Amino acid sequence: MTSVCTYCGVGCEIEAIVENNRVTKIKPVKNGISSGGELCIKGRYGFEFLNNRLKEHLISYEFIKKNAEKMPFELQVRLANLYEWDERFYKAPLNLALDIAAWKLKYIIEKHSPKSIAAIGGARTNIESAWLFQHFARNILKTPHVDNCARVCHSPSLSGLKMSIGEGASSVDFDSIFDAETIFVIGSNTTEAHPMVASRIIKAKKRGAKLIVVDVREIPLMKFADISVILPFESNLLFLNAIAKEMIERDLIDKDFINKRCVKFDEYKELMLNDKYDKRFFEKLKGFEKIKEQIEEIAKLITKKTIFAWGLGVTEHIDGTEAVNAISNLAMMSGNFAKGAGVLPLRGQNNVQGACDVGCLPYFLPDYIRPDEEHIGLMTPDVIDEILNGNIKAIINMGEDILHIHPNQNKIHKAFEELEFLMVMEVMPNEITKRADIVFAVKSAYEKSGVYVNAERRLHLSTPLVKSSLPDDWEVVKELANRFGSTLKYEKSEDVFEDCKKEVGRFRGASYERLKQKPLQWPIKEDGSDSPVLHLEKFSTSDGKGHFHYHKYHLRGEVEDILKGKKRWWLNTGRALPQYNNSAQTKPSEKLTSKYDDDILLVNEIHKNEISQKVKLRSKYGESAELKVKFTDKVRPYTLYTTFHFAKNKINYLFGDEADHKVKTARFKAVEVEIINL
Ligand SMILES: Nc1nc2c(c(=O)[nH]1)N[C@H]1C(S)=C(S)[C@@H](COP(=O)(O)OP(=O)(O)OC[C@H]3O[C@@H](n4cnc5c(=O)[nH]c(N)nc54)[C@H](O)[C@@H]3O)O[C@H]1N2
Ligand SMILES: Nc1nc2c(c(=O)[nH]1)N[C@H]1C(S)=C(S)[C@@H](COP(=O)(O)OP(=O)(O)OC[C@H]3O[C@@H](n4cnc5c(=O)[nH]c(N)nc54)[C@H](O)[C@@H]3O)O[C@H]1N2
Ligand code: SF4
Ligand SMILES: [Mo]
Repeated sequence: MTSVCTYCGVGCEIEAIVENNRVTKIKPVKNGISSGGELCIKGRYGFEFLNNRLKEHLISYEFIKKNAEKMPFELQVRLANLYEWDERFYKAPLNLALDIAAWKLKYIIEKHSPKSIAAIGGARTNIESAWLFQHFARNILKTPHVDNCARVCHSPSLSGLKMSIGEGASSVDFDSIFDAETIFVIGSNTTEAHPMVASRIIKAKKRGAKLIVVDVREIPLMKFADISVILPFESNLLFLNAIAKEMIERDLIDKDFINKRCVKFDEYKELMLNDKYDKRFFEKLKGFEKIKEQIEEIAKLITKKTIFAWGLGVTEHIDGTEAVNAISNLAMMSGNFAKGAGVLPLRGQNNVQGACDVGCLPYFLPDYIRPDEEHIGLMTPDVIDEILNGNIKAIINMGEDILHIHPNQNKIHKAFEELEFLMVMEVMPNEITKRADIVFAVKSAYEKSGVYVNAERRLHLSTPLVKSSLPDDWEVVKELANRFGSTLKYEKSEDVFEDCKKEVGRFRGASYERLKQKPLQWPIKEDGSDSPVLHLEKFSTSDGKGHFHYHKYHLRGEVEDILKGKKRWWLNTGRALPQYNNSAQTKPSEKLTSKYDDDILLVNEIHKNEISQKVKLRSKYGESAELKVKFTDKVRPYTLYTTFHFAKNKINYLFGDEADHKVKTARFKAVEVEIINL
């Protein structure tokens, strides 16, 4: 059986050994295009969840208690088919669960309005389900509120790149890394979060490419780097602008490219030359003085054929969109788009690129068509506020654990108490299923067919490794839609894909037949030819030009502390190789959990005498649970790092609503905390 790994945005091709409808082993596919013929441990061992997954459709006792009397008589009669399942839920036959969910959604629309419903999810399932989900919300329920976990992730990459080059996705394929002379990685813990991309970077480095790695702590990829830059928290824009100014001052820019391919450079140059936050500023930052020389070196190195790769260390900040613009400015100034290099935002989820492509965003319809003003929906953080304001009454959720992984959990938990209806489609029990009124147990990627779009814009056709009688997400959505009077006749996921394609021009030349032969990168033309590299001759903006945008850095946070000699604790959060996001699917694998089974707090060794082995963290928004401490030299004094994989640790209770100015991606990479020794 060959298929695609269900975890990260690398989209590795996998081969499974199956005995008696059970996966016993997963191996890499030898000539895997995206995997490069290797797999990380999640790909190899992350299949145990199949034996621990949700198998029943559930309806809570409380929901029935509150709603039974309001139901039409014929539905009330059928409640006799509910069976007690655990302390919170009945188990329900699929058709009954569908009828009740459809009845409740209609009830809410009538009692309140269509816009009192929000639909959230889509990045973990296939594009068939993601597309039908947003179609159902927009065209059948008639609510504009559609969003996915790109909100807490790479939305700033989409918004920043769209403004500058017209397309919010990678300009290259992963294998372009082998042709790059310089690889510039910023805010991406590539070895742990995109292991098979890291593997290519390390190979390219060994073949002679120069590697620049920029983070706020020492990450594993730095072992291979020619230049490792350790920045203070929240200083990406400062650093990136300083490189741009250095390039302008030293005349390291590609004037031909700028003249022919870009607009607004003169204006940008003028502002940049007057920017006081340049390389000299770092001389004033105690402990970071050498960054000035590093900037001088980097400005020269990126005039070569360079790929700029980045992750959440760039986007999960209040100036994420601005910093993405700043990266794009560097890629344009150095003429790198004409060289077949350019930008590689390392999108995270197996189908987050696809969910965005097919319109699971409040401000884009399928294929990034902008809806008119009245059809623009709310972003998830605004949905939360509107629940509290009494305007959103119901959420339908497809594989996004909002009650674990979004910021400001005290507020979100309070808001969810107010919801009149929460419907969840899930593979695993998690924080949001615990609170749901109705849970549809749906097929996981290893149990169904469907197309997933990875971080290099590549469409993979995923095929089932094992059989399951549960529905796919799109089947639940189809059945609900038909209870609203639609006549959707889809029998298999391919039928949905064919309809989706009609609205998503970039997938036009793709078909299951073609994808079976070879995964393809969008845009895919009618004749089946695809696009490994974008923007070689023109950009995707309406005028075909690259647009320079200048954004001023604003002094704040740790940088300000350093200037003023102030000591505060700053917490940064991210990932560990063996676990995946809410860990629902990775936790059941002994092989993975034996390597990492708790969110450990990393603290610099110099604090050994003042910090105990167990602590709690407190911020102005909330408190974590008890955390184990590990002392290390990999994080700097007064800075902390932890993962957020285990809900019990309540890490996301520490964050507030601070977020990217433009698209509200949470500031997960910096929050001031207090340490409580236990
Ligand atoms: N093993 C594993 N892999 C995953 C996931 C997982 O949960 N586990 N999740 C997937 C998902 S959804 C995503 S989006 C990707 C995310 O992949 P990455 O983007 O690599 O994610 P993080 O580890 O959250 O953060 C990356 C780095 O940013 C650094 N950083 C923090 N603040 C700053 C800053 O101000 N400046 C700079 N330059 N760096 C900073 C952090 O120290 C960290 O090393 O991973 C995907 N892959
Ligand atoms: N502190 C902190 N918090 C963060 C981040 C951070 O860096 N720091 N990163 C943020 C980022 S980048 C992201 S993307 C989010 C990720 O958080 P989530 O979006 O919640 O992502 P996952 O945990 O990957 O997946 C959610 C659920 O999808 C389910 N699922 C898997 N496959 C399917 C399917 O086919 N259908 C359905 N219906 N469900 C399925 C899984 O069982 C899982 O419970 O976390 C964010 N939270
Ligand atoms: S790199 Fe990502 S896609 Fe590849 S095996 Fe690991 S988790 Fe799966
Ligand atoms: Mo993500």
